[in-house]
Amino acid sequence: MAPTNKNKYSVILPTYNERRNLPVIVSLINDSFTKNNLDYEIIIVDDGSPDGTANIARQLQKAFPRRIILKERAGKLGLGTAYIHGLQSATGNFVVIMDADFSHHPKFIPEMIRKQATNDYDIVTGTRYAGDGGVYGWDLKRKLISKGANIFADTLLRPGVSDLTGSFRLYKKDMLSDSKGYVFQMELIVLAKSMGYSVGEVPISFVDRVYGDSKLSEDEIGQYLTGVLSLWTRV
Ligand SMILES: Nc1nc2c(ncn2[C@@H]2O[C@H](COP(=O)(O)OP(=O)(O)OP(=O)(O)O)[C@@H](O)[C@H]2O)c(=O)[nH]1
Ligand SMILES: *[C@@H]1O[C@H](CO)[C@@H](O)[C@H](O)[C@H]1NC(C)=O
Ligand SMILES: [Mg+2]
Repeated sequence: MAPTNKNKYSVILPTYNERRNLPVIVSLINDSFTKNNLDYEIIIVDDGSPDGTANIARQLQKAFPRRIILKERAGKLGLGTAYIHGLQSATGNFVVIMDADFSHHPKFIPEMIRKQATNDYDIVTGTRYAGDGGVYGWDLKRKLISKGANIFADTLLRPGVSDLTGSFRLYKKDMLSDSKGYVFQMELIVLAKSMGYSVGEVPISFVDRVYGDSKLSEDEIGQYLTGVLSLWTRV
């Protein structure tokens, strides 16, 4: 039995066309928290998914009474604002953000919580690029782009965090309210580090999405480079 932990964890799950992934991910999140005697809620932020993800979420609300909050937005407004939208409903003192497509396995959450508790970290981030972390299911091109993106940002910004572009993280909710408005995951962690917040890391294996299509456009790469450079002028 895990030691008593009075904290509550709000898991923010942004979804866009994840009807096939959502039931299993929710069930695994429940397992991870319940088996470790931890209090949690899941905040699903769905952007009007055409595949009916929200209807699945409503069924899950019945299967997991009082655990699931569904926040619906009318259209696809993007991941960054989805986190902020979900955060407004969070009643926990900690916030976990993760993808709903199995790239982020809920089994790592208890380890992130242990890590946070041991050093009282403000942020614990899952890392694909340290320890036993890794990436599975990507072709060489995508691996190189991701790795290159991290090396580029780390060289320019020197935050001392091995995975800047990942989005599997645990935050103290207070520190998120302080830094609200950062829609860019890397921006948040780099600025938090420069403001003296503490960051711990837990190696994770990142698996390519189970159902649904993957896309990485040249637009996104361009936006990323611009983002790193603008951040570089600020830290
Ligand atoms: N609410 C909301 N969720 C989104 C949006 N875009 C992506 N998501 C969700 O955010 C998570 C991460 O998005 P992904 O599309 O998997 O992004 P990715 O991992 O970079 O790309 P893939 O290779 O397609 O997996 C998933 O749970 C998506 O369903 C959006 O505009 N709104
Ligand atoms: C939540 O997880 C616990 C522990 O694995 C399990 O006993 C319980 O049945 C799960 N709840 C639901 C609704 O599946
Ligand atoms: Mg994904």
